[in-house]
Amino acid sequence: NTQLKQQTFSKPIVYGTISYSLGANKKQTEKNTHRWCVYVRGPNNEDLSTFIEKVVFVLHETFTDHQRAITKPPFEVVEKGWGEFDILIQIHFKTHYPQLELVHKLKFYGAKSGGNSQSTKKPVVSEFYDEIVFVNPSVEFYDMLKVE
Ligand code: SLL
Repeated sequence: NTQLKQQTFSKPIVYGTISYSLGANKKQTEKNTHRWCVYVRGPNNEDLSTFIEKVVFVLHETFTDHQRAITKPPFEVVEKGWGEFDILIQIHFKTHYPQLELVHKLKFYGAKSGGNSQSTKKPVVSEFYDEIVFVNPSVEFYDMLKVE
């Protein structure tokens, strides 16, 4: 069904990263300093797979298989690493609605005044709320978006 619904429809999402310093538990030979997770989720953990087909997280080229396609919830990648970088998040929708691309900066260090952030065990969260606005989706896609 390619007929369009003359309407806009918006869906709230939350995306971001959470990172933890490996701190003193790190082995001498281990070059990774942090464990981290990048994710896309519903603000109240709604199931986004009703309208999202997959989320591709494009990591820094220093990671093996740096393009990670996640085809079911939770849409997230957990990794260990040694540096911050920009993560490209591609959201592919069900039906042929054009994909959406977001760029999110992986964050290891919090805005702590003084002190060495490496020594704290507090996780660092960098998270954004956004609304995806679908303009004139197909009738078929509109029916998927309507699902709570
Ligand atoms: C930097 N521009 O130089 C950044 C790049 C890349 C981080 C950071 C790889 C981990 C692994 C990793 O953490 N790369 O080898 O699996 O700081």
